[in-house]
Amino acid sequence: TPRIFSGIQPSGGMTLGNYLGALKRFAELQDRGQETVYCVVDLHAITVWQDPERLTHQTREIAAAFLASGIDPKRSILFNQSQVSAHAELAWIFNCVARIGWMYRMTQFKDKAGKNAENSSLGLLAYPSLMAADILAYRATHVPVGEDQKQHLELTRDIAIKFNHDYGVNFFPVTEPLIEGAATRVMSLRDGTKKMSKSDPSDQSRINLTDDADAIAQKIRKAKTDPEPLPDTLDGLKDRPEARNLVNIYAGLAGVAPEAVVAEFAGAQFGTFKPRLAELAVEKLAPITAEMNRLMQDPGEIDRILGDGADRADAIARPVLEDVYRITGMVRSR
Ligand code: AQP
Repeated sequence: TPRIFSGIQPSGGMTLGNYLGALKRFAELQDRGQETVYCVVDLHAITVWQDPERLTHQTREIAAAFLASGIDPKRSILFNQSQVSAHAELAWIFNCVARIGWMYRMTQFKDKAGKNAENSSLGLLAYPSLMAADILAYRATHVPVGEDQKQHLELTRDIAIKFNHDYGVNFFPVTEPLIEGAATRVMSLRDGTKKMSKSDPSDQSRINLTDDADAIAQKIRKAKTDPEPLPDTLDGLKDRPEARNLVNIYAGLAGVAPEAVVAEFAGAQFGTFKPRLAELAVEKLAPITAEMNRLMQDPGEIDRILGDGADRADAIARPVLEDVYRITGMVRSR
């Protein structure tokens, strides 16, 4: 039976990219009645330095964003990664299955390590191995993610295939990515060739789920564009990454195809389009922001939800890990 797993790092506040590329889709999959397991991946976050107090706060805030986006902790399993030790344990096994060369080829590693790769954490290099463990500890069949995670998911498949092959078993499923919708790659508001990211130094580059209506409107007004009006077909946006990005964001928020957006706004100037986009963004995001703020008033309740989710996650992952230990020949005598 299909089982869906996905995670989000508490490495900063949530962006519109995380919302459209991940959270919104997570809720849709849950509402379709799928078995859904969602995780705040705190162990992943510390692959780059995180201030401990901030990490705690951000973990709760991301959990609040899941809940505010429609994740129901009764229908989905929602927890934070470090509370289910099977993730770290399985990651070790996968560190011994995966090859170092596979890790060096990851574009996210190259981007984040920059010129000084020798000085980045070993965890940053091994990140995809922990991600494979997150997914395969649940023997998840489908993983909804944004476009940027495609390469890591291919590596998860490679690890599953190599594990099955090395041990002569058919144990792990070969996971399918679910990359769908108009906004699988939301770009920076300042540079249409860079993805919108919570760790971009410029706050103007992104819309945060904690931004108020004025901040959202101001960021969209200032977003980089070109002087041309909107074309009447998507083809006309080919070499206009910033314009294309705003159209995709509109489509993602409105839940329509980008084709429908250009059809509606054909010939419009950005002076007309941007205020409409800002209005739509505020309409869709303000209720989420308000609900996040309400939930953050009671951190104890968020922690309780995460703890309950962790118990239910552990009940699935622990037996999978025990099978893995047996397959690999570890003595289990207690
Ligand atoms: N710009 C984006 N457009 C669409 N989807 C996106 N995602 C992230 N950015 C975009 C999706 O959000 C999920 C969670 O991502 P993550 O927090 O685990 O890591 P990330 O992809 O590295 O996100 P950020 O915001 O760029 O964080 P930092 O700056 O810390 O690296 C994933 O499904 C991702 O595809």
